[in-house]
Amino acid sequence: MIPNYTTYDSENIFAKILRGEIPCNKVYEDDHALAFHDINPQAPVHVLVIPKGAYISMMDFTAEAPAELITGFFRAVGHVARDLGLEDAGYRMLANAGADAHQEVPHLHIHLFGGRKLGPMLM
Ligand code: IU
Repeated sequence: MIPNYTTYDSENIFAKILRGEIPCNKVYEDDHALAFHDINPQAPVHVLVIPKGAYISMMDFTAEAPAELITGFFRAVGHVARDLGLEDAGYRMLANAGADAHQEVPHLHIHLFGGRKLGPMLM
C-alpha cells in the first residue's frame, strides 16, 4: 500500500536526483525545475518534470511555494513539451497526488506523455 505523506521525505528518490546523489537521464534543467526521462516509460516520450523544492504534491506546492518557483516550474513544463516536439501532435500532462492516485514518489512530478496517439484517460 502506498502511504499518504504529510511531511516531505528528503530521502525520496527524486530529492536524491535533485541533489545529484543518483543519476538521471536529464532532458532539461533550470533554476526552478529538472526534467528527466522516466525509467519505466509508458509512451515513446515519457518525461518527468520536478520542481527544485521540497514539495510532495500540487497541494503543498501551490499553497506554499514562492510565486516565482510556481511560475518557473510551469514555464519549464511548457518549455520541455515544446523542446520534445510534442506541441503539434499533442501530449498529456499528469500529476498523481496521494495514495488513491498511486503516487509512488513523494516529490511533486508532472508526467509528460507523447509520441503516439494516447488512449482515453484511465479512471
Ligand atoms: P507516480 O506518479 O509517483 O506514480 O510516478 C512515479 C514515476 O517515477 C513512475 O513513472 C516511475 O517509473 C518513475 N521513476 C523514475 O523515473 N525513476 C526512479 O528512480 C523511480 C521512479 I523509484
